Amino acid sequence: MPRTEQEYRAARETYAELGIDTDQAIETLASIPLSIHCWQGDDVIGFDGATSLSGGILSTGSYPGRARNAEELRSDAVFAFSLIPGKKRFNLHAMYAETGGAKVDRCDLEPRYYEGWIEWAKQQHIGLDFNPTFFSHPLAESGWTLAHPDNDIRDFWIRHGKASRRIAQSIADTLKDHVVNNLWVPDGYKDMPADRLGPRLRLKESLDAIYSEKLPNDRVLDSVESKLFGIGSEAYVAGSHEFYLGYATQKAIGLCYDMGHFHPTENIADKISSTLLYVPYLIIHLSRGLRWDSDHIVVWNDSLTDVCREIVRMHVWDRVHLALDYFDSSVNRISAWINGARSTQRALLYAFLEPIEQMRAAEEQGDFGTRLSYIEESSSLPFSAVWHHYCETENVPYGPSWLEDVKDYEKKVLAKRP
Ligand code: RNT
Ligand code: ZN
Repeated sequence: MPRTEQEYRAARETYAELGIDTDQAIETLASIPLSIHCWQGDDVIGFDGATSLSGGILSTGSYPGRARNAEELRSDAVFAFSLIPGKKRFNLHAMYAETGGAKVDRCDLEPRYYEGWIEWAKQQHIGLDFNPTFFSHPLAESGWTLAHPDNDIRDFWIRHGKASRRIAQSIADTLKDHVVNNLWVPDGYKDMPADRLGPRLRLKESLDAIYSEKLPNDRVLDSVESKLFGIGSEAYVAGSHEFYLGYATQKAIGLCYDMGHFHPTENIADKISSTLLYVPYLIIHLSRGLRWDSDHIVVWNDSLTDVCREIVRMHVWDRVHLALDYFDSSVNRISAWINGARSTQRALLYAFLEPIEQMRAAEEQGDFGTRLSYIEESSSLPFSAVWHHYCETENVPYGPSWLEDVKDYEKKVLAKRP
């Protein structure tokens, strides 16, 4: 019997003694989709002619090998998928339209420009998600889009928002699957505003216009994403947390929590149970805030564990859509995808293997010392043997040997891109 199998059997017994079914944990984990963001592969540049990123977000670094077109992005992603366990989706932004060289402005985008992606998704047996792109565009230069004081500019972006919902609908209908259509706008001020209300009124009106169009079925999962601040919008962001919490509740649409969009000591894990009482579903943008940056590569840290714990303990993985969101151009971009995705999977598995029944029982009896002891003791249970087994059942390497594959791909493919 291979060593990993022996180790797994022993681990399974250890967990069984605590009433934890490792086989069941693995089976459930393998069915929870993770939406992998296309934009890590090309530094959030897209295909519509932008040369740099705007909107208060920044991808820094100049590691070679950025994907320059759809073919490269797709093959890089397929390669990354081969080293990530679990069920995958792919998250597109409107600016990744394939227009065959034609200049099509954001307000005129149509489903046909995403056929390449849809065909590819079919081949890969994965679902797609979508995002309108309200940045990296001449009409977003000022940092304002849906809350812009100018009617014409606002109208342009409303048309883009509407077009994106139709595209999401068409993708959903073709793939016969749901599509998360997540909206984020950068709109904000660098310094102290005189009027905090005006931009929010305009943003609300624009959103109302976008969502006024009734879609034919409920396959499109609309969601709105808040932010505390961005680069150049340090003082004020129109789409704040309170703004969108109210909006999503009122409209009964989804709310997107980006882990990097809150105060540094604020953990979104504590918000999930409250918000799910009022909104139909949540999107989590898995990210890592580091000082002033909200978009570092996801690693398995306490915030990630806490978010996964909440989802697993409440059994809400059908109502919480997990999506990676970060960008780093200073490392091999494929390793960035793989690290974030594998760490998310690790944290979810860890959450499934906690002695939660014992902790709940202790809590009910007011025995908080026992509750804490279970949390602490579970950190040295044979988690890694279960992780190894999970990776094997998913046909991906269980240890850092995937790095060799990535290095090989870098040499054969990425290094040849000028
Ligand atoms: C920006 C938001 C948003 C973007 C992507 C590219 O602060 O997090 O989700 O990262 O849309
Ligand atoms: Zn985000």
